[in-house]
Amino acid sequence: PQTIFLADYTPPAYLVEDVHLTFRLAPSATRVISRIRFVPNPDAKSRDFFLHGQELTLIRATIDGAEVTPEITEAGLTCAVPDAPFTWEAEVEIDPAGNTALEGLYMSNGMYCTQCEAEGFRKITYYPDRPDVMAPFTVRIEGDAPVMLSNGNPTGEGRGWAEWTDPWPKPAYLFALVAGDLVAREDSFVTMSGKEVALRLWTRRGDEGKTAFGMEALKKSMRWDEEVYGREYDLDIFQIVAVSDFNMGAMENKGLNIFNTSAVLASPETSTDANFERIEAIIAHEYFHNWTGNRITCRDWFQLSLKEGLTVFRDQQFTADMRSAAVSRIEDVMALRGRQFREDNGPLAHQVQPDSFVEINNFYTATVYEKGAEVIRMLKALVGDDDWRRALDLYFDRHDGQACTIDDWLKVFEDTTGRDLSQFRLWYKQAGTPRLTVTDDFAEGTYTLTIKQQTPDTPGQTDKKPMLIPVAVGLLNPNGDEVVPTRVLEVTEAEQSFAFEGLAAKPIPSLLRGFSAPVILTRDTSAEERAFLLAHDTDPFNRWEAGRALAKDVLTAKVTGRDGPERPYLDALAALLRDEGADPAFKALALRQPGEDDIAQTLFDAGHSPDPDRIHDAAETLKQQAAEHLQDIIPRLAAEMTIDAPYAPDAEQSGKRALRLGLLDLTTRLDGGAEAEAVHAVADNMTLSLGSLGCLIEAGRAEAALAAFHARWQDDALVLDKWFTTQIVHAAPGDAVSIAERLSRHPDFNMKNPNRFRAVFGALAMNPAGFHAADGSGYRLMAEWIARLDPVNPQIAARMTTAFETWRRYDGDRKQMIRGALEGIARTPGLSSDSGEMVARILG
Ligand code: B3K
Ligand code: ZN
Repeated sequence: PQTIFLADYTPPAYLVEDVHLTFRLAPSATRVISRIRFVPNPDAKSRDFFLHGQELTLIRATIDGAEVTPEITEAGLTCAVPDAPFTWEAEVEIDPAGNTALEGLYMSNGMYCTQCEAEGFRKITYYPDRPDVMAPFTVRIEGDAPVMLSNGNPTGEGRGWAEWTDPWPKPAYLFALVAGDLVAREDSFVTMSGKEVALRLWTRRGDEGKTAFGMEALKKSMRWDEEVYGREYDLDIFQIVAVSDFNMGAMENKGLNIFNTSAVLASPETSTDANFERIEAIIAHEYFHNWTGNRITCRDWFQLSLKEGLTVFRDQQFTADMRSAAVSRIEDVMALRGRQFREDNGPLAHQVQPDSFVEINNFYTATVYEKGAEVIRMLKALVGDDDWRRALDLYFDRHDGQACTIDDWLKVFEDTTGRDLSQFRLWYKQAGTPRLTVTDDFAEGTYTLTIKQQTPDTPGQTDKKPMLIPVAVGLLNPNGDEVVPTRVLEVTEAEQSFAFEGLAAKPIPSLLRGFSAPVILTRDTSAEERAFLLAHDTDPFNRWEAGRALAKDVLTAKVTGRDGPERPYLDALAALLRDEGADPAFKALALRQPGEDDIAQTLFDAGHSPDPDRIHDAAETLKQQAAEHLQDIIPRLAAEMTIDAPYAPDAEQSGKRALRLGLLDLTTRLDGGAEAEAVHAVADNMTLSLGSLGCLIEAGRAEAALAAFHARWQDDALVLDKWFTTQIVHAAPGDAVSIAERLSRHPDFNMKNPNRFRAVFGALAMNPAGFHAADGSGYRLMAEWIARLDPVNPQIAARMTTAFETWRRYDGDRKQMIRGALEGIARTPGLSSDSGEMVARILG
């Protein structure tokens, strides 16, 4: 496997003016006939003609009508070509039915579908499969499927064929084709300039009842992008197709988004509130790519965050507007810390803009996506809302139709604001989570904050430079009033002080409001001060953060055998739950304890080798203490959370259900699951049904409920996924591995389906004390299944290796067992370059 370097970028030798594809569909022998108009690229450094191609059987090729015999390698073909524009025609044969990697053209439940990003188009036909080659496509599909779709607008159909034309030049990674016996929910949308766009959401027969929510989300996204960014949709039709076998959440193919069923199909009976929220965000995300990704795309894959960081940021803004801004910010930060901080503080740490990769699919990471979005959030905070909007207008105006770089993006901001962003650019080039250490001082009415920054070494990167870090700060009076409203401090030095003058008393600082930068901030803070902020901070994120920090102090103290601030924590929690002004969703978030993996990382940072069992026990003990401490409040508050109105997945109702389930979790510690059983028996929506089932599993009385749940939902794959997952996630640590092992032999387990594989093995990784069982059984089971999956679906296998990315935190025995498990994967004959690269990086 070859390493690709950003520094080696060269422009394409030939550009493509126009592409014509004909597909003759047959499950094991599909023919693809391409007619491509090539023109020499005036900016090219060479005239070598190379087309990517993998797993293709070339039947014939011609140039300007004359037969040619190209030289074929594993990666593609070369051929002598004229030194002038020419027409290339080729016919290849491919095997969609045998394609279990789910990249290129493959079959899912009898339906043809594609996934081309990043480099799947080369498994469909010979082509310059690189994002800086953009062309309009016309696609003719021949076959007996009742529905046959591709990108763009429909331009013809007849018995056994359909034709689609996409007038917008696009890179091959945005190509899509779908064919099968599908049914559509139809709707329409009138754009800001009055054009009517047909909307279709396609599913296989039987799932059409689960498309209403997705369609509404699509229409909201279209309207929002017009209102907030002035971006209008640009084809006559926009389509979404739901597919059961899909490697990720969804894909933004031009005019024809393809979605994992789990990321689009929804109904109250089968989907949780969290599912609804995620679906709305993913539909928005893929739709927003039409401008940030498709109209303006990436020059090469090192620019991936150009489209992904920006589009994640846009979908986060959308969710904040549709729901509660405070709650969605807290959820985003929890996800960032849970996935990106974990990545950034281990052997897989990498830059938002990497310098090299072996397998680009391994770089669709939390760092490129979520840290990339944080970088954009900081940029917006630094330039302010007005310049942000002006810069975005300039970006769309200047770069429409181009394949761009992150530098092009930053240049737009420099040109708009006149600011030099070279220090800010380090956010793209320096890996690792910066550590901020804050101290303070008060004298003669002046309050001084001193901030030190340091970014730790990461693989292949040492001696980091100071970054430009926006730290939003507010100051509170001891009586709870805000004396200094939020101000953004621009930290640029390794150590820097900021003074606030004219204060009557020493204030209480509220630091890094709204989580204004993706950093780890430490400051010696007393439990009393944290409790004060939890009660009084006017910044909702920091209010939550104060409670979170307090809970972490309690848990880390328990694990290391010190006295912790239980009392202030539990009292503050009680006060918050009694506060009638506080939103139920906020209360639910505050009630949620920090995850066990988060505690493990915190302990490791403080110089301990974390013991997963002790962490689990500490979390259980704290939950028991909370249940007892809050028992007078719980019943009344839980009763207030009952909902009389018909189910709606909106912010208000889901906040109430979240709090109700948070309280039920505590009640289960007191009544052994009696109440959970009652809730489960009458639950008429998946949120309460699944939430109460989790409580029953933890109480050890779920056997009958699990059997009934399976019997009721055995024909619904997405609900069955939940059945698999919940048993493992909520299993007692000592049982998790044996349950996962047993479920991997269940007749409904199917490793070829990514959702089902993740439902078992992704779930095992989410039960840290179970996965890290001291006897190494979790490691062995995971490694065995990764090796087994690798030849079937290398992308998912490679992704699953991240279960091991935290191995350096643990004690010597565990380290040795994990190393053994990883080396076992590495020795697997024929291991994919996907998994090979991941294992090598994790081992370091
Ligand atoms: N762009 C796709 C992800 C493609 C992943 C390729 N391995 C979905 C998204 O980010 O919207
Ligand atoms: Zn995306």
